[in-house]
Amino acid sequence: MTSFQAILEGDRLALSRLLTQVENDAPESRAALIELFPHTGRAHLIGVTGAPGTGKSSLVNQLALHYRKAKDKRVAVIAVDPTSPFSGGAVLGDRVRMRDLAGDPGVFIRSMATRGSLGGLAQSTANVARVFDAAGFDIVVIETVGAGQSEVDIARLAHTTLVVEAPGLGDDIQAIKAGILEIADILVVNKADRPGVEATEKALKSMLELAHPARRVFRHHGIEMETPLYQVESRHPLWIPPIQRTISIDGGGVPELVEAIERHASYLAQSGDRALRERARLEAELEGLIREELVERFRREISAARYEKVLEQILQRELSPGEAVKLLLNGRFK
Ligand SMILES: Nc1nc2c(ncn2[C@@H]2O[C@H](COP(=O)(O)OP(=O)(O)OP(=O)(O)O)[C@@H](O)[C@H]2O)c(=O)[nH]1
Ligand SMILES: [Mg+2]
Repeated sequence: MTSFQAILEGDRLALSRLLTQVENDAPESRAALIELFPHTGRAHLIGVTGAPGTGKSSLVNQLALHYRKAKDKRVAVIAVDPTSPFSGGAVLGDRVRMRDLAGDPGVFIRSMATRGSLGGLAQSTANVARVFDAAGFDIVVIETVGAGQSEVDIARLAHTTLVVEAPGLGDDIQAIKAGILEIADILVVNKADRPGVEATEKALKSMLELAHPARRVFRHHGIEMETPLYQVESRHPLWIPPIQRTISIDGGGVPELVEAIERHASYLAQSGDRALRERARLEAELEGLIREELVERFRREISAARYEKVLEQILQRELSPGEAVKLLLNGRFK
């Protein structure tokens, strides 16, 4: 029995082992990813991001509980911490989750960090999500901290992205400062039991109203893939990110949040956005892998000495960079 068959049969140890291999980009994982790929594309991926301390982990815990208890869904959680040197195990915060979800075979929590991921954190997160998807998890929650490029890349993986805010973190809305508001499909004001909820909500509302009404569907490689406003309006109403209050210490607002996520999922399906996003995502992945492969081949075929020599010629203005590329690639990759 291959490890993948074991995973399909619910072998958690086999799953855990494969996740480690995938995260480390181990050679065995490549074959497994090929084998499981036809079984992917079914899970709903939910990205959860926001400033440190807004209650993301607590919220993810509540989401997982709700999906288990009220929706009978299998839930996987990927906690991504790009700053953490630890991976493949439990990090702080997971202990909280463990208490409520321990022993439930319908839940799997995985923490990962940058260590060992050659293709970048976004690529290894995508692969880990793919393993969960193939293993039959209905919901895959990807939690990231902060607002770096890696968070934005990871948000792109998700079908529905939640941006979590909390009152009392100062006057500024953290996400606006960090520029992650535009990736939000749903805005969550967590810690709604705290004073200042109204102010935070009001600030978010006015930000949304200021934002251009035609929300970007996706864009990459300079190709404009925006859905023209008139087109969207004529067939499907635009998705306006709703603002949802939650209290993650007791689960308040979580059923409503899950309803909003479900509404967004049907919006994605009906508007064709899900297919568009999927296509853009897979195309970007394909292009990235081609680039990696070509650079690798280039390095293998062209000696360092030759490369240095051409570089020197460029420095001496004997060759332009454009001519140099032609010269180095001459006869290759036709
Ligand atoms: N009052 C109140 N406290 C909350 C709520 N949600 C989370 N907290 C508390 O806020 C603190 C931070 O919660 P976490 O869930 O660890 O927040 P986080 O966003 O995951 O934090 P980082 O992973 O460090 O970015 C904890 O002490 C939680 O108990 C809430 O709804 N109300
Ligand atoms: Mg956390």
